[in-house]
Amino acid sequence: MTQQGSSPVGDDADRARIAWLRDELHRYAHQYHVLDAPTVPDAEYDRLFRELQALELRHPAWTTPDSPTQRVGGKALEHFATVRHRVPMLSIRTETDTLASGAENFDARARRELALAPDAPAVEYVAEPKFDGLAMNLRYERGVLVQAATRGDGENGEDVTHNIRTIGQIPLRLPPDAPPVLEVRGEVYMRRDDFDRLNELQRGKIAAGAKGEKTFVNPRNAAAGAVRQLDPAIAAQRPLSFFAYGLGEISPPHAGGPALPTHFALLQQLRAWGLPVCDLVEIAHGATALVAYHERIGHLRDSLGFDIDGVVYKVNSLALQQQLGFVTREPRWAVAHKYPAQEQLTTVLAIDVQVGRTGKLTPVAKLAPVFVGGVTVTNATLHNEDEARRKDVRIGDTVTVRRAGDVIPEVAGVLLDKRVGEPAVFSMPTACPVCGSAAVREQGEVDHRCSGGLFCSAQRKQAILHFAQRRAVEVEGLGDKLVDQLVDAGLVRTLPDLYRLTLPALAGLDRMADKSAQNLLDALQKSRQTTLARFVFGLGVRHVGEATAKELARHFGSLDSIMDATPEQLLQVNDVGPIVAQSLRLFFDQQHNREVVRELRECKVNWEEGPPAPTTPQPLSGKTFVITGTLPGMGRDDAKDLIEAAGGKVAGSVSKKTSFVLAGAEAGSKLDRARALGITVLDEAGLREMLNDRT
Ligand code: JCF
Repeated sequence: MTQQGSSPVGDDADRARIAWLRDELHRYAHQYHVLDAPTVPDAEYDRLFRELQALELRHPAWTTPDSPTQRVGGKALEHFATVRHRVPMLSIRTETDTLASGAENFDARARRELALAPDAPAVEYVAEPKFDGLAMNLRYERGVLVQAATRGDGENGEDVTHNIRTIGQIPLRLPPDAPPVLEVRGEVYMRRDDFDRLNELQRGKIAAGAKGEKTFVNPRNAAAGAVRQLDPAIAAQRPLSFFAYGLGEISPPHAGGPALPTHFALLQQLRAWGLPVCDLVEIAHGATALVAYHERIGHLRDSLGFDIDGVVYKVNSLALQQQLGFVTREPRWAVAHKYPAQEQLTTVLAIDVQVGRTGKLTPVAKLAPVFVGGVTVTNATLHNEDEARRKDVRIGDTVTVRRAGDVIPEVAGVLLDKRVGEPAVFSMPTACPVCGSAAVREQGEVDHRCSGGLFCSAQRKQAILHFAQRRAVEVEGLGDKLVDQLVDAGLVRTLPDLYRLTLPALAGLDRMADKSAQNLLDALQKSRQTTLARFVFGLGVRHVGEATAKELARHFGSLDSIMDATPEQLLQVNDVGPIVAQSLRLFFDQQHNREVVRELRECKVNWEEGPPAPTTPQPLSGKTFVITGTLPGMGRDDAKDLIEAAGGKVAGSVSKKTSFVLAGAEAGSKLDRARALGITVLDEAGLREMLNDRT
């Protein structure tokens, strides 16, 4: 429910609310379907739509034919020729219950409608991701693509053949065994990486002063805009993709040999004819398997290359599908089982400026808490001043928040017509909000930085947290709350101060029991024994991440040789380019940094030093591995050592940057993720071969 409108008691209130809802929904539908420029998230539209449906149910006499509830799909734009679908394009019933019961309800309903006895075997289903794009009908005659049409209202769509022909994944011609008439149905969508590149390009055009250009709020909206471009040359520059998931007209009806018996067989046949079919499509027996699929794909959702908003279940047997038939325009044999929406509306409570470890100032929108993409979001980064201005986010604004694809939540857009009054345009403060030092933006940089260095307590806190994190020197239990306390109480100014803490000093802190004070001292004692790589990473030199620190430690063997290396010597190290080399020099040329190192050593922080590594070529340099499951002949740490000794890196999770996944027995979701992303999977023998081959 939204705040607008009045109390639900009384017919007058209902009548007014209905009128208001219809107006809003008409406007949003027009923006979405005709202008390809929605201003509200789908979840918001759905909410208002359901509210209207409920009110019309309460007052059936007031339902009018022009109510948004009485119409399915959008109105065709005049620009495109109308195509009458020979077989109506169905919509699919949506199960908005995102919990397991969504799948269980569908199975129970299907069993009831098929009149199956409680002890009858599980129904066989096909489960597939539900792609977030636009439905398309591709018509092939004698094997040639002759027409592509949008779904429209399900009966009549728009002819967009000229644009669809520009999609490389869609075959213009089918093999000779394809039937004389074949209509393939599927989803046109835009991959996330293609979407990001397109928006990058659009931002460039806008910055260069191009007129009439805009950025897109999400991949689906960008895909819709591309499909309904009037100029195919522009459509061709908008990279689109396609997944097939069904049939329209086919003649003869049993082409492809002895009648395709199942939906799954049909998808295999479409794949054999050259159409892209998603390889996450699976057969699932009964409700338990559907629930498992919904969960598994839910975990993969963020790492997929494209947006999905749920999964689709279909009864696999085409005979049973026929038996089940349709209710109005929806098949009884299929359902869409949703995931939490990736876009929601909320309001901006404030715009804060946060100070990072290296002094970078980041504007952050503080939001009224909102559940989006499976988590509650209260902050969204605005990145930098230019980005905040481009989005024109202001305090009090109603905004669409988007969280998709493992990324940090973003403000996708502002609802200008909901802006109240004229809140001030955001601008970066001229002084650091924490220490008051000048905030400067260097020429050619997008970021403002606090010039206070370690004078700035925010930077000091971040530097301490960085040093104490698990992957660096690891001081167990030293989190942000405690660091705030230590710095604010003046107990810790620099890293070595940590090692000078005493029980009496800590006892003076608020809410600090003797036990926790002793725990901190114990953790600090334990952290004194570390490794060169952890120590170098922990210092927080700009651009020196964990992997680079490991390379530096391996290459030089001792801290003194790293601190005294010339830029030329630094450039010899794997992964170290001019920017990193310069940053290291800058860091170690500053007396106060050398002093911090000296004092830490004096406080007995220590590590083993070794001889510099021989500079042999590194066969796996630049390659990133992820290890999963149990390997037959070596422990995972052994495998990690082997890979790192050969110059490779080992990461914890599979992403686009992963080069290989090393999988053993009982490999789990990481293997699924690797398959989904098309990453090469190796077994132990494969790794050994690779090491032998290349050395
Ligand atoms: O991925 C989709 N958006 C999708 C939509 C997948 C399907 O298998 C569908 C669909 C709409 C209708 N199947 C039907 C029958």
